[in-house]
Amino acid sequence: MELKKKSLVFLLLNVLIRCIASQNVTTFYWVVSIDTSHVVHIARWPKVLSSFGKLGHRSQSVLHPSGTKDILTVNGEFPGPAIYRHRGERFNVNVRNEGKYNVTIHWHGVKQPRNPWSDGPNYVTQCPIKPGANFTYEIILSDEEGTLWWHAHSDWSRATVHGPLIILPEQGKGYPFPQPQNEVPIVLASWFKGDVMEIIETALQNGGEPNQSDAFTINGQPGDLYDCSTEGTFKMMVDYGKTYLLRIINAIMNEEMFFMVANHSLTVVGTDGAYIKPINTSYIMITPGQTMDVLITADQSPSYYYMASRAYAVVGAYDNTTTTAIVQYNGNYTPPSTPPLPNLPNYTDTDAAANFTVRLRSLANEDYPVDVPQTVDTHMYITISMNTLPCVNNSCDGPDGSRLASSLNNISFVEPSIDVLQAYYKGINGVYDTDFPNEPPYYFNFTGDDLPDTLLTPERGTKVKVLDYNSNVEIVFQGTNVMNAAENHPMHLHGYSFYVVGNGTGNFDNSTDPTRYNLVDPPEVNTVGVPKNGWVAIRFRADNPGVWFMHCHLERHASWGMDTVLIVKNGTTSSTSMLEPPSYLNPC
Ligand SMILES: [Cu+2]
Repeated sequence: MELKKKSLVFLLLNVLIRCIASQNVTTFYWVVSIDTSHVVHIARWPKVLSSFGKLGHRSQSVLHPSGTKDILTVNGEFPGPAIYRHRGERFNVNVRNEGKYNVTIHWHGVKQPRNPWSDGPNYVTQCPIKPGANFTYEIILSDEEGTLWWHAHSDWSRATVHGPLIILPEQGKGYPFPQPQNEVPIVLASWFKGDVMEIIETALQNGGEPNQSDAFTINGQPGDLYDCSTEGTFKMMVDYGKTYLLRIINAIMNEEMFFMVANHSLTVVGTDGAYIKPINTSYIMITPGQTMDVLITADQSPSYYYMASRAYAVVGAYDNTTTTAIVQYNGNYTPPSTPPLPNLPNYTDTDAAANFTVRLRSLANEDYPVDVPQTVDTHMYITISMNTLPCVNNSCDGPDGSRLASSLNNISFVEPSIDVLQAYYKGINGVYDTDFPNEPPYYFNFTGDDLPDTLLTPERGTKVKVLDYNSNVEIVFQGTNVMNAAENHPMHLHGYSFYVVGNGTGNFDNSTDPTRYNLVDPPEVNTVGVPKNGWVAIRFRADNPGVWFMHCHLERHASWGMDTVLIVKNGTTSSTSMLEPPSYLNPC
């Protein structure tokens, strides 16, 4: 009896403590479902800065001009709901899956210190949320500040399941630039007429290229240059003389993008949730997975001006359409019959892409310091290649009847049947191997033309790299021209941001190239474009224990195996070790 009483008191106390604890953390409730009642919503971004932080989100249903279809959404919105938080806050998101496919959500660019449990990639840190099931993500912000985003991380569901995650300065603090009049998320996305999940499923079955997208969108609308109604085109209202902050997110599936606003110059002040030294430019090049904070001043004759975006793509087939939105000045004037269009760089203008990217430098001042590892404990040299796998009777849709594949250090990643994190935590054998190599298995002229066919076939496996806690890591990504398929690969690392200390064209030279590294103010990012037939060197301190996915953010490449996993071991104390798993984990 006494024991029963005691345990009852204990239970009540426990519930009380949990209630108090959870009161401090905001929880958002999301439903992932198939949107059938209407076609596409235009997100109505909030207009007033002061209401950020606790805003509701309104949306309006509009018939989509490029044909009606059902899409998977969060809470019926495309793009999905914008989350506004302050630096360093925590919040929870309960995701209930009412769709017909498995789904997970990733908080792109959030480091999630010691908390890989809520990072999201399917079969890497969790088993999927099956239809009818739910999962509560616990998101821990630390030093991120600026624009990040969230997206589905299971098959190709991220095409429509994504949205902004905007991290404002700490309460009472401002930006390291003059306070803008207003700020506007600009979400670039892909629009497929077909069902995206069927498109990738079919491509993986047949071994060939997946269908290209049929349009790009800005905040859910393709804009005036597509052969359809222009009613829904996104409009950004501005006052003459005022400055606005564009929070640009590239949520596109398979193309890097150029972006411009006609007649207006842009000032880039941040990338991937970190500030940079301001760059004045007429255009930006932004890869899938990247975000950019861009100031624009309404200093032209009051009128309408197009903002526009189209692909930077150098190989094979790509969506060559152009998406537009309108910058519209308030006031009394005669609107132009057609707003001016910006003169975007050509699709294949690699110089334009490189000339922009090379200018990025961390702000690196007293208030926003950098901490670039000056020495290195673990060197990795990782080749990035397109490949083919043999196919029975040469009956696949790849070159010569083969099956398309891709690889890192000649390993084409195979998704395991239980997530790597769970296997690591519970010591389950046979799920992954720890022999992801530190260097490529063969050395050849990686960026040469017409490389031999013997290089075409990768090894397949779920291979991970294990890193010691707090070790300084340098990874040099080397693009290759295997299959004559060199292109820009946006490599993304979960659980970290990293410093881009060097880049160049051709093959990396490990005696001369490191002498030209920028170890003073390199940009701190979570996604870096490895230039076509070139290389990029990144550094980071492995101070976030956990299981972290690393992959190309071109979705077709990730689907073909251009991925690996870094396991960062625990430190010696509990505060340098992974958090305990949440009480509920989705079963596989
Ligand atoms: Cu790639």
